Amino acid sequence: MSAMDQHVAPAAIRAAFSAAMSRMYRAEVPLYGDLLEIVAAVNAAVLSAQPALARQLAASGEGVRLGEERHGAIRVGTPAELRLLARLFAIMGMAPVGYYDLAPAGIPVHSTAFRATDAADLATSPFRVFTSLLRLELIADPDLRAKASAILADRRIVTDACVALIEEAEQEGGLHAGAADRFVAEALETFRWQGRALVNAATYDALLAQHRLVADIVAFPGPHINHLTPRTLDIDAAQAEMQRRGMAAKASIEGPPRREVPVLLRQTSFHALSESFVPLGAEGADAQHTARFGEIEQRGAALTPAGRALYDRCLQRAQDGETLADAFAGFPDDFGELFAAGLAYAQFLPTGRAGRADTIEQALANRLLAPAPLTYEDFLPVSAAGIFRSNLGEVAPETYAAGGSQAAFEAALGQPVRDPFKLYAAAQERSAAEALAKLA
Ligand code: OOG
Ligand code: NI
Repeated sequence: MSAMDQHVAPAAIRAAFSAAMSRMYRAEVPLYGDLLEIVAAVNAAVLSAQPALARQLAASGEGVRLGEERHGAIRVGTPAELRLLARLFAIMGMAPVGYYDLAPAGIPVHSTAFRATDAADLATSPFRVFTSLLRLELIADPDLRAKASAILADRRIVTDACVALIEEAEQEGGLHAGAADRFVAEALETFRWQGRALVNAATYDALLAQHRLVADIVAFPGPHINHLTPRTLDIDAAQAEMQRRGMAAKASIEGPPRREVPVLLRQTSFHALSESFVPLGAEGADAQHTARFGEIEQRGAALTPAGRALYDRCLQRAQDGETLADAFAGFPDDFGELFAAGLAYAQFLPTGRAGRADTIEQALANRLLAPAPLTYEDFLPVSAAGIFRSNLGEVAPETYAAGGSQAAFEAALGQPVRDPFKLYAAAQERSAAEALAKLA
C-alpha cells in the first residue's frame, strides 16, 4: 500500500464533518432537532406513499444520502478569510460552485456554495455550505468601515491546529485517519457560536445600525454557522407541521410552486432566535443577537440554461403580482416533456427491458432507458435573498446601486467558481455513457 492509499477519502472527511456539524447545531439550536424529526417523519411517509419515487431515489443512489443531506450557511468578512475557508473545504472535497449577488436584494454580500462536484462524491455526502463574503465597501460611514476592517484584520477564524492540518493535507496530498479526526474536531471550532463579541456594546450597536448583517459578520470571533438545512421530500407537509407545532415559520415557501415534478429548490425557514452574548469588556452583561435560524428545503430537477431562463421569467411574473400558480402555468410539469424540450438535465435509468442501443436516443426511443431528474445541488439568488431577509427581521429593503461582480468575487477567492451548468451537463453525459455500457 502506498502512503496515498492510507489517506482518508475527502468524501469520508466531509461526511464526518457534516455529521459533527449537525450534532453541534442540534445542541446550539434545539429547534433544529425538531426540524430533523419533522423531516424524517415526512420523508418516511412520502416514501411509503409514493413507491415510484422511492424506486427512483433507490436507483439513483439518492435514497441513501437523503437522511444525511443538509446544507449550512456562513458569512465571512474578508478575502483572506474566504481563501482560508476555501482551503479548509478543499480538504473535504468541496469546491466553490456558482456565484450569487445579493446586492439587488439590499444585502451587502456576494456568495458561492462549497460542495462536492461529482456524482459519486455527491452520493457519499452532498453536504454544501452557502458562503457569503461581506462587501465592506458598501458600509457607508468611512469611520465605521475602517473600524470594521481593523477588527476583521485582527481576528483568526481557524484554529492554529487546523491551519497546520490544512498545510499537512496540502503537502501530503491528504490526511491519515488520526489527522482526519483531529481536522474534523478543529474545523468545527470555526463554525461554533461563541457567545461573546469582539467589540463593545456601543460598536455592536453602530454595526447593527449600519446593517444587521454587518453586525453579524464583524462583531463576533468567527463565521458561526447560521443555519443547517435538512432535505425534505414534501416541503408543504413539513411547513404545515412546523406551523402546527407553533414554530415561527416564514409565511411563504421560496421558489417554484408545488408541482408534480419538483424543479430546482423550494425552501422555508423559522425566524432567527434571540441569543445572548457578552460584549467586549462587559462580563455579566446580557446582550441579545438574532442571526441563527432553521430552514428546510425540497430539491427538484436541475434545469438547463433554457429551463432556468424560463424559471426566471415565471418568477418575474409572480413578483409582478400574478399568483405563483398562474405565473408557472406555462412551465411543463411532466419530466419526459421537460427533458425533451431541453429544459431539464437527466440521468438515465434502466427500465428492465432487454435490448441493445448504440446511442442514448435509441435507448430512450426503444424504452430501454428512461430519463429521470438530476437533483439540483445549488441555490437560487432570489430565494436566498428571501431567506436572508426574513431572518434579518425584515430590514427596510434598501438596495445597493453597486452590484457585486463575479470577477471581484473570484479575485477575492483567488480562484474561479465552477459553472454549475457544466457540472450538470457532465453528470448527464456520464450517466448516458454508463447506462449505455450496462445495456451492452
Ligand atoms: C444564507 C442565506 C441563503 C439558502 O439556502 O438559500 C441560504 C445566509 O443567511 O447566510 O442559505
Ligand atoms: Ni440555506
